[in-house]
Amino acid sequence: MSSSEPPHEPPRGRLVVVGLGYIGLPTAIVFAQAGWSVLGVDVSENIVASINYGSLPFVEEGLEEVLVDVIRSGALRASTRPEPADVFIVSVPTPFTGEHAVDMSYINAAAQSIAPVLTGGELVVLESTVPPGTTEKMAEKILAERPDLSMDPTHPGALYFAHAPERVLPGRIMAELTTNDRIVGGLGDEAGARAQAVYQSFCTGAVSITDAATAELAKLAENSFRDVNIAFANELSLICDDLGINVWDVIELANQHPRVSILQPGPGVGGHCIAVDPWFIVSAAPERARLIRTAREVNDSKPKRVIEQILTVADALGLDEPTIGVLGLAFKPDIDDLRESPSVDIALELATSNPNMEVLCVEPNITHLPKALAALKNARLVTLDVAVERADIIVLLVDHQQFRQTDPEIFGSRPIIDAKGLWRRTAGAAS
Ligand code: SAJ
Repeated sequence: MSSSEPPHEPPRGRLVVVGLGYIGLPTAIVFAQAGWSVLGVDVSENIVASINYGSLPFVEEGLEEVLVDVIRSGALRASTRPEPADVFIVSVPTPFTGEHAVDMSYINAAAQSIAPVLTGGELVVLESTVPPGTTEKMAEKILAERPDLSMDPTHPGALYFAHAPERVLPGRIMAELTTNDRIVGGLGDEAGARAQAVYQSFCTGAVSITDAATAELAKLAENSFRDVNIAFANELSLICDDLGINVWDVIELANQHPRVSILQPGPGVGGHCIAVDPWFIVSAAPERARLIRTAREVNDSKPKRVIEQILTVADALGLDEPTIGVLGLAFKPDIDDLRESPSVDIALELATSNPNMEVLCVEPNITHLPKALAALKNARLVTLDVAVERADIIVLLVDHQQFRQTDPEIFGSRPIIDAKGLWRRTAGAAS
């Protein structure tokens, strides 16, 4: 591993980013800002049209202004088809299949789309989070499409492949994308060195070089570390519930220890990263990854526990047709991302399990309910005011700014199930 200076001045040239989602689009923007001529590619015509218009297809603090700048200057264009370039960055979804193995279909489609425009000499970087060995599989896929090219650096049609996992936190993407340290893992030394130089063109953090498989596992290890630590907090919350002890007090007090830093329990772990990536380690080493698997199971069990709490409160109130105010659907505060969100699962389960229950969802960052919820007659997207007026039971699932600024006194004597411990110091708010 080395984080030495780049072998030469960081290059600027033509760069294609395949996949314009939460990571691909900000990445395309920062490369454009750094002087590259960037083409962003996405299969969705709507996303491409929206980006070319300078309109951000999702909520992310500080991103739209810079998008408008790079579109206006012509440094970034979007299209549904790749064009020849010096560098290709693949940033497509990597969900898992039913058995928790990686679904390679998006990577394979990206490989197939760029293979025809390669001429030799290009660097192809996989940014998507993947199990060890996947960058090599992508390279094999591309070379199978283009047998005239090679990974041998002495070949006239040499291609260079690397993995460059991202580390940005949704909600802080623009700040973290340029300043976080990064890892690049090459398939071969030359590929690693080229990838390092490319990322150093915009990244002010250190860019360490390793091999592709090590970079792939390091990324998975980061997110699994966080998942295991959140699982510890969630398990503690389940233990505290059984013992009748306030988990937030326990954590606050335990964290006074200089070497203890327990994370926060909640309704479960969502998003497309932490709830997914540990499974790639489990599928790569099923016999060994016992702690990592158990952490996933603990975190995945939390939504069920919140539902049990809601139904217990409804029963205690003698309500057969309760109206539940569900506060927050996103997978974490102050974003509109509903992927793998435990809050969506909770709202769905409540509404489908009892057609006589009304589920009033308050999510200030979206304008429409996700399809599965919208299809249900007893689920509605409402404002906080409506929930305040109508709900029998309040369930706080995401600590969005709007809720942080809300005094729970407005709910009067109605029961509050506060899965985030936001209003725990207020009388009447159950943890
Ligand atoms: N959560 C808790 N308790 C906590 C912290 C988080 O329940 O104390 C929950 C959140 O509510 C959310 C989930 O965990 O549902 C994940 O949120 P997060 O903020 O921990 O992480 P992500 O998924 O937004 O971003 C993670 C980050 N990884 C790490 O912190 C190791 C980010 O740096 C990665 O770039 C990102 O995954 C990714 O794309 O892989």
